[in-house]
Amino acid sequence: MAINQKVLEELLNQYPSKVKRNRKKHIIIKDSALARQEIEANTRTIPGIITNRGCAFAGCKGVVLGPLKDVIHIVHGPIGCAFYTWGARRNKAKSEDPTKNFINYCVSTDMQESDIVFGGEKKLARMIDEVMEIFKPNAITISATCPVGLIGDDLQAVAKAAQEKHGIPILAFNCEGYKGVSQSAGHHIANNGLMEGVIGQGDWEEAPGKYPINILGEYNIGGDSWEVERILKEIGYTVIAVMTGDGSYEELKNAHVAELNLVQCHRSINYIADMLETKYGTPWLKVNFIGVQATIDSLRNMALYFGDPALIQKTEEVIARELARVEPILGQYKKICQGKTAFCFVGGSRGHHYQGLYAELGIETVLAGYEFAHRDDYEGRDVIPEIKLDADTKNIPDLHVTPDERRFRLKISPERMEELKKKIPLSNYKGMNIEMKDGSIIVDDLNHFETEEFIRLLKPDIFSSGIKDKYVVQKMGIPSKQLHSYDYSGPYAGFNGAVNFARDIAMAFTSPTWNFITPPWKNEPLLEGTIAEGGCSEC
Ligand code: CFM
Repeated sequence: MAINQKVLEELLNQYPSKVKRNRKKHIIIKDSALARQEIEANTRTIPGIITNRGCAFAGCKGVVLGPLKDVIHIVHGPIGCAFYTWGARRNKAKSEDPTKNFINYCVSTDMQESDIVFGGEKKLARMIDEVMEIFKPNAITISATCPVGLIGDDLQAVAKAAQEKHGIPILAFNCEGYKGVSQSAGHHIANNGLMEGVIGQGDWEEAPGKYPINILGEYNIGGDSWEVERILKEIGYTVIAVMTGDGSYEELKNAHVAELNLVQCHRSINYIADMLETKYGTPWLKVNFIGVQATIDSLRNMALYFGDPALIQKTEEVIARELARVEPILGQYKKICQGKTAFCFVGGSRGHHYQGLYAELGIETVLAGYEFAHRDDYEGRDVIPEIKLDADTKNIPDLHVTPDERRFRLKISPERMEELKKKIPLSNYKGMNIEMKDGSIIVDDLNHFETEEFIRLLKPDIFSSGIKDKYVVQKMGIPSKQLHSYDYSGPYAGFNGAVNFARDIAMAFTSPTWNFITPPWKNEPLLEGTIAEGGCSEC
């Protein structure tokens, strides 16, 4: 059944009126006949509602900083925050120098009651000494958890003193969990810190190869960035730094030499993309390496940016060869998937990115949304000037960046920039909503009550989200694909990733497991009525 405003209203009527007023602003039914459809996003979740969101600490340490492999990431706080963010996000990393890959470690000051009462700065300083003795990393980050902000430990001072003592970069992040409404605040804090303390610290003045690029907002979940890099390197690109999947301090410090920054996840890293443009004159290109067509479009847009005929030709050769290889396999899986429907609800980018891949398999996305993205991720960056900054957003100061006196260089002329902007998403992102079909549902910060309600109404064939709602949904008889962790599978990016995804989704549909589960609505009658005695009710 399709959902219209009346059905949506009935769903929302189950809430207390104040909650209804709030949630109504976070849900839209796509209607392209309307001049614009505004959605509320990046605002506080109502207490009591079961949300899938995380906290600012998770966004800073867990998402953006954590994947840097040659860095020790100290979690300053009670042990729980470190333990429960340890190893759960599948940001893979490998290193030529095994002594500089700390990705599997969990390092925490394990604050006890006495540290909370008397302060934890000394313990933190001792921990840094210990880290230097044991690991000898290329850099150290310190991420604050909630109690640290409450007791007022001066992380910046501890980091500064330790940096002078040990002679390596030691960066402190005041990313206490409560600093924002979700992990999104933590992304911003991490972006600011990396921009201030890492990017540009290297001494390279020139890139070491042709077509130098950075890949921003790619975290190598399940090996995604390895597949993306495989394709890009074959075409002839020089990947300077990946931010931050399988990334390192050593690469990141020279990221300023790139001629183009690719942005995969706009939400988590658009701040750095913008700041690099201001500081070094390097534009960014919105890419999407999830799905065959999206990958092809991204590769063609990149080639167009550099404008070199040899690069364009090589791009087409690689595309043709990869297509010939993967299309027949995808065709087989498509036979199983064709005509089905999906929910696609992920954190801040994937709710959009996976829709194209689903469509290639013949699966229509009937509901999509983000946990913590901002209005620009839904409606496109044109709305940024009109986004109202609330107290939560103002918590995270924008870093004031100016052109680097020595290194700023416009990578392309303003005229060419304008010309290219008409053809490719250069320093722009049009958001998710524009690509969704009329009648589909867009939900911000989908909660568990609404998940169940929308499932009852739309009965999707597959639900894609994360660990927090996966099993509830599977108990309703609907296969669930985690699009955060990929359920221990992957990569899902690029050409090989599309094949892996198609295989996993087809497997989910064909598993005999679902025959053993009776969805709740299968026990309920489809129609309800009463049988009148002695004739029909009209008599
Ligand atoms: Fe970006 Fe991400 Fe995402 Fe994200 Fe995340 Fe993630 Fe995500 Mo989970 S950085 S916004 S904070 S693409 S961890 S790799 S899957 S919610 S949609």
